Amino acid sequence: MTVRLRAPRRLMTMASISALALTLAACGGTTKDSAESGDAAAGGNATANPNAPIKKGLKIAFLPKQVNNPYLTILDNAGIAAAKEYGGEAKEVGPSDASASSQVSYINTLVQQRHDAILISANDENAVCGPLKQAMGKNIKVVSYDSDTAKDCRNLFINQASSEEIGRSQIKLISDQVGGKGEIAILSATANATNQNTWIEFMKDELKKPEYSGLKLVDTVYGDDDDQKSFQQTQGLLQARPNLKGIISPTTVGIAAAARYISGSKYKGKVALTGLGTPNQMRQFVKDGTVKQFALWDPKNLGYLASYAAASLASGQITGAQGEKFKAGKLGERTIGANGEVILGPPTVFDAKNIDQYNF
Ligand code: RAM
Repeated sequence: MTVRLRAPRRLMTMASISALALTLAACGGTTKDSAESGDAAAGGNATANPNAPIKKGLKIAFLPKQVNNPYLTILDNAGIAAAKEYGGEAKEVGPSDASASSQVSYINTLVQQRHDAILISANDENAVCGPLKQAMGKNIKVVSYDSDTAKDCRNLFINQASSEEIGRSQIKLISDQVGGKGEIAILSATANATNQNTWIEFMKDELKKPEYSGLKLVDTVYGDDDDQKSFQQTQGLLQARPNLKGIISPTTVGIAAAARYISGSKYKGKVALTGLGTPNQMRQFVKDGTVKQFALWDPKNLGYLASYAAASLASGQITGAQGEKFKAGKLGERTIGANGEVILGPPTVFDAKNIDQYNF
């Protein structure tokens, strides 16, 4: 837009200055590309309107770490179902491997398709940042869920539980199972995964406490959230570490593969295995005695909450600032905490007594 200032500067009255200001404001427009975008975590100054209704027809996309991970499939399907509830259209797209840069081209496509919100479980907290910032610059809302990006690359992070609680409780679980003594190891997802790396930091910190002085973390290996690779890493670990007493696998793919290997090996009943798994994948290994206890949250609720959070952002109900509240359908009202984080709730511990009450 060009605005011509024909009158000599000294002749401009206050009235004409205000008229010009009005014209400029009117030409400002409210398209997705305009400067009104990029609020909250993206550094802007949009204001929340808690009473704004959820817009109809919102286009929402879920971008998981990888599409062939049963846990993420449950999660994304629940988010897609939630979008139906609030009158939006949601889909899942994503790579078949969880490598650091595998999500970048998907983000670029979703931006070109002008989605209202992109939800991402990040394979790497930084590799996805450039394209996500471009998305926010076009007023596309970005919500990380399950595995966070760097904080300035998204508007909100929907966390399954307190990361600290998840990490520290894994040490308690393994300690109880090995009697507080001996070598332990971690079988993780990918080396870049934000969520696993955060939990592992808290595990290491927890191990410094005097009550865990009998435990020694001797190795951390990576199965890349690939079933076969996780299976082989378990085998390799057990061969290389004959004194190993326990394995923590804080990934649903890793723990299921490790349980399958251990249940058919001489290590069954000798090496403890715990971590984060889905009850449906772990049931047979709890029943055959390979695994005594493990933990998880309900991935359906996580997907549902993330979907509502994205819709609330895209409708202007919230901007991502601490203290703002939004309604997450059947999960009720939720409040945004520090660093744009919303927490689902405490994880559940599963064992032979309760596992049959869960179906996911
Ligand atoms: C795997 C993924 C996911 C993690 C769960 C526990 O499915 O790594 O990101 O949250 O495990």
